[in-house]
Amino acid sequence: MGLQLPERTAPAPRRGRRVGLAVLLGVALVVLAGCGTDTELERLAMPDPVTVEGESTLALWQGAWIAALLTGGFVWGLIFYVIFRYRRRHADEVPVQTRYNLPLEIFYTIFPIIMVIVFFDHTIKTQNIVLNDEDVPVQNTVVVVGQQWSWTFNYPEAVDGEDGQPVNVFESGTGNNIPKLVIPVDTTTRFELRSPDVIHDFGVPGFLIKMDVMPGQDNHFQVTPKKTGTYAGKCYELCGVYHSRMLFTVDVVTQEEYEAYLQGQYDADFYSDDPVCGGSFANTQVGLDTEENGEVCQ
Ligand SMILES: [Cu+2]
Repeated sequence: MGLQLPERTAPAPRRGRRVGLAVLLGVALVVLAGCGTDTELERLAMPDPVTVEGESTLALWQGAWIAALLTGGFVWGLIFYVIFRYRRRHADEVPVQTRYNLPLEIFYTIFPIIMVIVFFDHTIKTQNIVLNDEDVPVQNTVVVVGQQWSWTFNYPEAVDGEDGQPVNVFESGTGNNIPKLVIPVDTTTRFELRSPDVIHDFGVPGFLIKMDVMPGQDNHFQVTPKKTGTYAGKCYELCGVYHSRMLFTVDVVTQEEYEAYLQGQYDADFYSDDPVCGGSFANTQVGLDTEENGEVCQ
């Protein structure tokens, strides 16, 4: 004689509904949070974009999270609904045995492919905005050199030298001296990235962009800062023993302050005809030829 289990009825769908509601509420919160850009919650943990280009990156980040969470919410909702709605109610009960469901299988094959295509499309569009250097007039150029293990920032043809010819001014850091990059606000500055030794990666969290600095490959991108301030930057590519010392600060200043800074570097004798390819430290690395480095940097 089998044990007769009491029949359980009402609470199950209600609990399922409650879980579904909680999932929905969570997703709705994130969607609502993703609508603004003022707080860290609204930016979904992204830094506040300092540049015009960074706004597009942030929009892509928020959009991708909202799309992913809507999909996640839908899937979680279905999972929990099925767990509660179709759970076993009797010891001797055999659930409905479904071997396949063609429309459903077609749906969950096609839909992720469509999602990937949409994500890819938005990524390419954002990339074209962020890296667009054809329609955006570049007003200022900085040659950024990543060297083991610091940075050199060159400002080509920044000030007029004694003979009236424009000269390059620079600031070169070392492991013990964190260098400062200075750029003007509301101006499009292009960073020309050069490396005399190994692959580094130039990035500023506030700009929402980073890019590899590779020997033999001339990478570049540009930013248009929209507010003044001091921001932190660093190397994002493990480049050797003292990689962690490759820090720098970025000062976004007014045009007048920028010109005063360039003149100050010239007055302090930090100038040369051509961009400097790293500090003296870089040229003493084993296997590096100074003359060859010069060519890499042009
Ligand atoms: Cu590095």
